[in-house]
Amino acid sequence: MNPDLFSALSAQRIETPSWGYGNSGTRFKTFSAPGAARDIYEKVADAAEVHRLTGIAPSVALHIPWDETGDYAELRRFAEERGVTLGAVNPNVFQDDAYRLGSIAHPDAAVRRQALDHLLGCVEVMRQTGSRDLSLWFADGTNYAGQDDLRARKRRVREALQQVHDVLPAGSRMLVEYKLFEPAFYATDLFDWGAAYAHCVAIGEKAQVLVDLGHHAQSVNIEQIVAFLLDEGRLGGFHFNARRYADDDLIVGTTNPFELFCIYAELVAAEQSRDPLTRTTAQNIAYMIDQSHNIEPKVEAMLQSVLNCQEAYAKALLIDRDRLTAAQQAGDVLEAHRTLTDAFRSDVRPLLAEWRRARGLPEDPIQAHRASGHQQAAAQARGTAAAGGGFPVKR
Ligand code: PSV
Ligand code: MN
Repeated sequence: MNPDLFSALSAQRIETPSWGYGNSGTRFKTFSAPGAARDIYEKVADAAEVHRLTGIAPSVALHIPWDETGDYAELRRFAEERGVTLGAVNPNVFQDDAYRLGSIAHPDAAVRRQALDHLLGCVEVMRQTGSRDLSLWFADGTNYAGQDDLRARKRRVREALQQVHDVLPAGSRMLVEYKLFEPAFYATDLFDWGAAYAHCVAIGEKAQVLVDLGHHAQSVNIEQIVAFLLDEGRLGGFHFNARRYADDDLIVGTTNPFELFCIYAELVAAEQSRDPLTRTTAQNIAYMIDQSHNIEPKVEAMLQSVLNCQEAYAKALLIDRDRLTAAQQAGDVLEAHRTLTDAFRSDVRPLLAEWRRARGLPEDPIQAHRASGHQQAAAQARGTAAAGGGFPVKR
């Protein structure tokens, strides 16, 4: 095997979300899955299982207060003993009754203060967990034209983000996630990458944009957004998932494998770029999964997600860059396109099996998981927790 390819595959990282292991669901119903994790310790244990089988998922993102615990140092030790670390901290300022009209954009200064205090508390959690990234998503928005002053809301968002930015420890970052709509249906305060980018540029160096694949209008060219943000040095993170309609949070790469490949094609180009800003930006991206498995077995769904990212990345690594550049420069439209699709069409499964063999990993992680008895043991030990019984109900 080509050693460059091999070491690139070994360096790939995908963070899995704590909330993907519990009974999370849709806005209509959350089904209880036998063995689904009931608390943050069980979620970390499941994340460790995904890492054990794939070798590329060594961290787990936390959502606060869903994963609140009195002793983060103890949680950190628990995770490290199982071979994983605690990753991005995701503050939750969208579930308290106080947030009916928003959190950091709320018209009432007292509610804004409550939200800000929670965000600052999460920066403290980062210190205890050793997390580099504070991952910010806000449900803030309005349902009706005239409901609130849009420019005032923008200024309130800016002010809160600035205050959080300014207390971030050295070496850490805030990732600003945008979303077109939902739960607000008229205006969302951080509605697209441009809004997130403008705030980040104004706020400072530690502010970066996070792209969630489910947060765009239909047919928006996400890989172009990725290319633009990479070139500006402002792409900080990903939330991988798949969708057909809106923010469906399905297993990444299932409905849109070509889109996922095109995104990875941009990321690989940036990793190999001669421009230092683009290259370091690509190297520091937090690759995370943000999915909500409602009818799927949680751990197997997460394994599939990690493996789909790995396949897309492997295919992107196979793009013949010299051939592509030559075709682009010659204006040979179809040769350029064929160069890309040749890589997309290649079957990387034998290559990945070889890579896994060399790393002492199971050649087929899904099969290994099914044979391991992990799911049955979890179902026996944990039972079937009532959905909603202290669990996040996503959306
Ligand atoms: C919102 O839809 C989102 O994508 C944000 O990242 C949240 O933190 C996550 O889902 C979980 O609700
Ligand atoms: Mn997200």
